[in-house]
Amino acid sequence: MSTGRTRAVRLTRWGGPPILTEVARPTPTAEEVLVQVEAAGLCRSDLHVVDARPGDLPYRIPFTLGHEVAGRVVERGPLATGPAVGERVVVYGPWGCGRCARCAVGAENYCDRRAALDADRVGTGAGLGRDGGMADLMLVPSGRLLVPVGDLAADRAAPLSDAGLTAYHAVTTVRHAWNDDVPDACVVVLGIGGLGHLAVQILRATTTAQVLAVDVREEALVLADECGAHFGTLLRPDTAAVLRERTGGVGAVAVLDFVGSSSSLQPAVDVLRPGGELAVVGSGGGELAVRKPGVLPPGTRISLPFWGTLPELEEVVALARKGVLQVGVERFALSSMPEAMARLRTGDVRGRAVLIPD
Ligand code: FEH
Ligand code: ZN
Ligand code: ZN
Repeated sequence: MSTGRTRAVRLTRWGGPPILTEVARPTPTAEEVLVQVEAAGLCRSDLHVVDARPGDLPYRIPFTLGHEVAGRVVERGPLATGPAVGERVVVYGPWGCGRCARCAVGAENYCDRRAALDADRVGTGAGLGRDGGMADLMLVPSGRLLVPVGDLAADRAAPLSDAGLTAYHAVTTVRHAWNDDVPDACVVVLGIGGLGHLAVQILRATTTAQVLAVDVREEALVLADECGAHFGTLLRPDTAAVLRERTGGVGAVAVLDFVGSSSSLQPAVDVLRPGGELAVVGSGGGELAVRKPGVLPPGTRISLPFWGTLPELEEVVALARKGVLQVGVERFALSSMPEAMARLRTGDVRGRAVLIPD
């Protein structure tokens, strides 16, 4: 790589294909930090961005894609803090204002100024309206957004910053629905894909709940079993009854829906215990009628968790460094980005697709 030029996957027009092209090498100023990218994960949200039409998203083009990034610090601005040059890191992807009450505690995913930032079209974060890490180099606004990963392999570390963090935040969001001295508390995980398979592992690693997995594919139930699920069943018209029986008739204390479609939300509410928790993580566009009286069990709490917090990313990395979290990945060279995107679009990727600068 010449000193003055480097490569990046750029979105240059709405509805157009992402292009791997040459860009000027970024130079960090003030508190910015330059990271040499070692791995950048692909996410279905990247497809939503690529497919967006003018005005759909509060972003300005062009920008570099990639919001699930691991690499090594190679240069820091004069006011930079955090990991030193040479440290290997993952990048916390939701970039808020950095000053409000939520950002002050690392919950930039729920920045209080999000509406104002969107109105100014400054973007949601790395690779989401701001230059991300599908590139050789990535400029990060501040060292506060970097979490050291030690000797974790980059292709396993990158997915922790989005898939892993989102799954972990979803578990944390519902975690108060039971405590560990409640025997046989059951938690249902709907959708055992890039996020769901990690949620199964996180539940097994951090709680004593019985984990019940649901998916439409047999191979996903095999993966759920490998990740430690106590029970798995295919999504069918009687799935709620099958799950309820497995709970001994009392229902689930919590359901994590990583699909979020009407066909997943219905069994989700049908299997919930009174006072249970439903976290809708998947963006499947399904709808639920929230009405009293209505179909929801009394005391139901519904959340729409988004990504996760910086402290939670540190916890996810710690789990992975202990060997407790195993991320399934499929590696692609950065130059093979079009193939990786196509395979993601057709659902033909086992685990998480990760781009490696070649
Ligand atoms: C990012 C931006 C907007 C919606 C959803 C997402 C997720 O991929 C973040 O995990
Ligand atoms: Zn994502
Ligand atoms: Zn903020």
